[in-house]
Amino acid sequence: MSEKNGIKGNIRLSATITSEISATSPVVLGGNPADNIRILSDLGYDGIELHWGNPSQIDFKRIIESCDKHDVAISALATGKAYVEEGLSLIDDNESTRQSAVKRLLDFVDAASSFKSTVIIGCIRGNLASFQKYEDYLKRLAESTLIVSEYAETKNVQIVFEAINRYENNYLNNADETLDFINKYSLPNTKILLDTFHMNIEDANMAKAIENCGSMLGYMHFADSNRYYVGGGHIDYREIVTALRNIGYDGYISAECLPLPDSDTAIRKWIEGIKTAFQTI
Ligand code: LER
Ligand code: MN
Repeated sequence: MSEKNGIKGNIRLSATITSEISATSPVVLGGNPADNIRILSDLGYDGIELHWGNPSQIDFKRIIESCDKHDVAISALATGKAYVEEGLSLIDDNESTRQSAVKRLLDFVDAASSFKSTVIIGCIRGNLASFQKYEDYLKRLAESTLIVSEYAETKNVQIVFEAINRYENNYLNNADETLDFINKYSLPNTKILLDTFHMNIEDANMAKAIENCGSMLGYMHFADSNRYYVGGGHIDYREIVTALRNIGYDGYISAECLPLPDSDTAIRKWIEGIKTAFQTI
């Protein structure tokens, strides 16, 4: 049993943070993470997941001071903002944009290596400009990702590749496709990230999808069907939690949900919802 979060085993809970929240973006807290760490720790969170477009903009010094004081870890660095805000894509037709995306991820790996954090590859994978060239783009994605994951291996940093629903990214949407991609190209140090919001749209059977991933599951995002906190929508978390127990999952589960009705309510309800789901199993 984790003393902090009260869940049996080694599962750890994390909350997403960025500089400025928005009602349409699934990051639950905003502001300087250092100011939120004590509150999260008191609620039972073990980690924070940082959503910035560039690690050079993150105030790591203050964050780490506060993390050490309150026994909280940096669970992961999310990288999607580099695509959303700057258009950096791992499959861009323009080689120099592609190289900038790779370079940015290497910077994230360097930052993560000091804190034993995971680096998330989500929407920085970019979007296909043509479905006819699907296989060519997949090869290109593999070439770009391989540079990152081989470097991450030398730095002892885990990479997790996220399956994202079709309305946000136009390929690698469900668990099977994403896992096949990681396995086909033998990406070192790379596991899959499953997000229950995306899974609810893309995976016919969420529990089976989790079980198929087995030990390749490296990280989870939990948000409900409407992207609210756990319990704010209609996902049946008992079957998800049972599947996680069946595969012996012992990684992070992170609150990547909308900051609604407000951040404070969302972080409290999310952890309440997840504890209830684990209690019943
Ligand atoms: C990233 O983790 C993700 O789930 C995307 O949908 C962010 O918008
Ligand atoms: Mn996600």
